[in-house]
Amino acid sequence: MSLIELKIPDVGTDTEVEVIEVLIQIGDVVELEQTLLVLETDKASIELPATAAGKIENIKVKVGDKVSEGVIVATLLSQTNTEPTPDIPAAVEPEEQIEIPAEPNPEVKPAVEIAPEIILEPSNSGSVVHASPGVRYFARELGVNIAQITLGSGRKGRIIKDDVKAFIKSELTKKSSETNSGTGIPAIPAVDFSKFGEIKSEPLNKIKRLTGKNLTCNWLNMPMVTQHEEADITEMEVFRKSYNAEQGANKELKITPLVFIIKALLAAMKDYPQFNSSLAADGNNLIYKQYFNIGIAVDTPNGLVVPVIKNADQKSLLELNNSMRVLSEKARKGKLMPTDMQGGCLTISSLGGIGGTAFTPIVNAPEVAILGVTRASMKPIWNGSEFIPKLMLPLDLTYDHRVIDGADGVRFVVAIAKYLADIRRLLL
Ligand code: CAO
Repeated sequence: MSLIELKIPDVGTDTEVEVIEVLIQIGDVVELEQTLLVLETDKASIELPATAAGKIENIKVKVGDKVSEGVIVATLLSQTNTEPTPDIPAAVEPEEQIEIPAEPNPEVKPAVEIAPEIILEPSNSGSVVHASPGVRYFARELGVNIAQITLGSGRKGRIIKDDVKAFIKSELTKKSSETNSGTGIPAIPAVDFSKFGEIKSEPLNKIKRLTGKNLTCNWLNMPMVTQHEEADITEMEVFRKSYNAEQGANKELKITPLVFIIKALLAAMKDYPQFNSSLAADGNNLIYKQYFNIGIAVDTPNGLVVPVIKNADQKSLLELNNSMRVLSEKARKGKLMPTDMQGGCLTISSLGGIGGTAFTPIVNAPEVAILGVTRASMKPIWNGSEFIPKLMLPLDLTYDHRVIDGADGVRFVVAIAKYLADIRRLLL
């Protein structure tokens, strides 16, 4: 055991330097190179490392003292009889430019490894941040950008470790009060509507709450693009109406445009198999489905549900019509089983019976696209020499842009429109 005097080394200045932080107390056990003091010159902050390991017996300086080379700052009781390491350079934190101590001893690690890399970080207000390398290191380890701490509680506004801790604490508190659902997105502020007039509050039913959750999840997780197109269904409607007229009063046998749209969608999915796929959960693989199940969004008194027509590609127009009728009736009576709503490959959301000219449906993930349909209307279409009245059906295809490129998106919806424009193609 030996008593070692820890002294101010040559810190590269002839004038006295000021002690601005004392980081040890009597009785502390310090390690070799541990920062003991922070000194400040006109141009730089200097961390003074311990030149030996041991227990601090005495401290001879205090904050505000002016010291110069050779001044004893502390005495230390070393466990070994070795002499103090003479060459550990003080870690210099320059305030105007980075200075690496001249010719550092290659055998000896700098007191704080990151000291030479330290760049002065301007604070939010544009002024220079005052913090020792040790504190900067501490902040970095915890992922804190020290420039965000506007004022330190150390001398002359210096940032100390406690400031970093307080900053983290306040950020965490702020985050939990500013965000909801863990998305990092600010919550919509609560408003007391009764301040503005009479109100009535009703709880959302289970379907609405579930749909809302799923739609939010899909909206936030998927980069979606909606492509619009119009299909000329003039001839298709002539056929459909004459077919329905043949059925007389038998409503069950009547068909709506939707069955043709399902058929056209299936044909396009066979042409473009990427539309019958799902991204694997890890986002690295595309799973191509070899079956064709089509989800149909159904508007019910309790909210939106999506029953699935299984193996739709194996069904005739009339069979599709029947499946749709059965499923939508079940949906409206609230009698769908979970299995009725599982296994969809693509979904159709048809608002054509209600109206609308276009909309941007949200993909029913993990499907990669959804086809929206609104009301067909007569339009003058230029045939090269004259305008011809045509019944045009608006189609709105929303797709997952991680899986579907824009060009394929438009090819797909154009293919659907082509099949609808000439339904004989569906037989090919
Ligand atoms: N253009 C013009 N007329 C249309 C049409 C269109 N695109 N689509 C349907 N029609 C007509 C039908 O032909 C029918 O008229 P007729 O009896 O004279 O033939 C009438 O509108 C009513 O059709 P419908 O809506 O009852 O039947 P459908 O097969 O077209 O749709 C269903 C069935 C279950 C999809 C529909 O009833 C429904 O619930 N749609 C709402 C879906 C929804 O809410 N989507 C929003 C989800 S958010 O993305």
